[in-house]
Amino acid sequence: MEEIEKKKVKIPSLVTVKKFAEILGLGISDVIKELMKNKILATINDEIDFETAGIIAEDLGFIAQEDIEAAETGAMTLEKLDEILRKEREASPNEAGLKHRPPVVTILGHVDHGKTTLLDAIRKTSVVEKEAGGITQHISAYQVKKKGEIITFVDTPGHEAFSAMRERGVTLADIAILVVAADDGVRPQTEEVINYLKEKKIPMVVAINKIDKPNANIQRVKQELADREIVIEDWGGNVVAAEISAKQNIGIDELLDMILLVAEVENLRADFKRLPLGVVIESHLDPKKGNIATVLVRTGTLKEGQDILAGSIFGRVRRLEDFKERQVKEAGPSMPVTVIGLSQAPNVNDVLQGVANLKSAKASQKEMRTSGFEGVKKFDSQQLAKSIEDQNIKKLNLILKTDVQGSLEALDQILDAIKSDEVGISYIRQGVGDITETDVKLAHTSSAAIFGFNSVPTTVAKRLAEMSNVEIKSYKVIYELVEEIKKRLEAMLGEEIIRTNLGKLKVLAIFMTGKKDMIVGGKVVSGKMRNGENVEVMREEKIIGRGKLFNLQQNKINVDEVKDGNECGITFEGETKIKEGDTLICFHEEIVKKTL
Ligand SMILES: Nc1nc2c(ncn2[C@@H]2O[C@H](COP(=O)(O)OP(=O)(O)OP(=O)(O)O)[C@@H](O)[C@H]2O)c(=O)[nH]1
Ligand SMILES: [Mg+2]
Repeated sequence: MEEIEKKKVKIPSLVTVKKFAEILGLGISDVIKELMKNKILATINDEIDFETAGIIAEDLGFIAQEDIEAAETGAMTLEKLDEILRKEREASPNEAGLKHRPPVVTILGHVDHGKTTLLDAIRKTSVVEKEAGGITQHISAYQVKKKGEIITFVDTPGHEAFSAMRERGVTLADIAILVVAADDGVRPQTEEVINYLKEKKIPMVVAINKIDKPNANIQRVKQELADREIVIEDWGGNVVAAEISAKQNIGIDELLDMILLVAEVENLRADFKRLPLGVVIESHLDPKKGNIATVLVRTGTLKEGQDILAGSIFGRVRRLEDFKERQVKEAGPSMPVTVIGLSQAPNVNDVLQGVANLKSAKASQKEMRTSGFEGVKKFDSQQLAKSIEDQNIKKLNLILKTDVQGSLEALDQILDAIKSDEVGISYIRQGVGDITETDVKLAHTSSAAIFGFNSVPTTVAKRLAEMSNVEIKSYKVIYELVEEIKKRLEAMLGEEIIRTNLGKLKVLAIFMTGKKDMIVGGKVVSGKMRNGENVEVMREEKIIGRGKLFNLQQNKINVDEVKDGNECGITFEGETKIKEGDTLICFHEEIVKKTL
């Protein structure tokens, strides 16, 4: 019998039902029917993910393949890139091929000290007003022209949650602007940033901001900086500082002049003609444009049509856009650019490199993989110990989806910092992009909740979640998401008893001994006795029993409390037989819910 050969189809990671039907060459209603057989209710414009589409395609007699071209190892590392940049910087001024390049200036500082407002003032935009929760939650890069010179600015978040992004901002910087609000002074994230800058030896310009505020205290800021070995010029040091108001546009020109001066001293140059090297500062899957990476080109020139490798992901530049989303044909050193055409969203901090010959680059990676050069999992005893320990922990099952890699990294870091011996998070899945029906199915089978940060469910996923009772929560502000997860973890914690010692009583006389109670008299020797509280009986420094205290009387009158130095009578309720000379310890116990 003649065997019918199955047709191979390539399906994108996320595809509309319409497009999917086109790929298969089938009618839309046939595809929808097949989806329904699999309990997926989707209409023509709904998107489904590859995991669903792949199953449907196979059911319909196709061989499905996800439309990605990914390898597993990367070639260029950040360290190697640093080394190349250093060489370019240190090369003799006449070295052939090297040309002046714009400085990359990273704006850093504590939350709300005015970094984004400063950039708005420089660029005459109003980004700040559009930020969710009034804080910056992404790293972003822009270019402006000043006195004929182009400057690249990188804005970073100041909220403590984003230390990884700040650190990344520092690694990109040729020069840093340290923003310190004059009404607030040096704060924890100011200090964190100072440490990064010192470690990486990045030259800095200090911007003392908000000088328009009535409670601004510029001298205090300078003092606090001097305490951390950042001595401003007019205090006899070598750090330049501008006193500015980002909001009222005061001192901005002076600040920019200072930056241009520092840049001149730095003598930044690059080889514009070499194969491009850049750093991925953000990446995500755009529903319209596909996989997108925001890249800061460090050296060389990235051009349309160029074969590229980012981390381990291959592709070809299909389209380049500048930070204003205008199409550009090429991007030279220090230019932030959006790269469209990668087969997957790369990781932040991956180096994007131009490759001369995609075929041979792929082949050499394949070789590395098959020869076991990388990716060999080593046995890790610590890891094992941890996983055994983890088994006693109550787990919150979670699927976490974010808009971009940077947020996933930030969230991972913050949530990882929540430490408890009793509870923890078990990630069923973490990823970038929309919440899809596969996420919902996974959540359903593993009793997980789905949390999205700037990520919302597709229509199909939403419907499926409603049918299968899966919870989806989407957030726009990172710490609101973190708070909710903390709340849930805390709800899983047990209770604990908090004991407060109130005082001690020396027993002087026994007045009556009953079956379950005794009336005794004594003197409060420390603290106080309180009616209705717990008591422990102590004899010769040992606790021998426990009971309750009632009918507290001072001078035969019932009272609530008797203080140190006074005599009193009590009814002790308990099994222990008290003797003269015993000490009764009165204490309060409270059962409280544990917190993280
Ligand atoms: N009075 C006054 N207010 C300012 C000035 N600069 C910024 N602000 C205000 O300070 C608040 C925080 O400003 P942002 O620019 O969002 O601060 P940020 O440093 O970017 O904050 P994060 O990115 O979240 O760390 C906003 O309400 C601004 O309007 C200034 O020079 N004077
Ligand atoms: Mg900001």
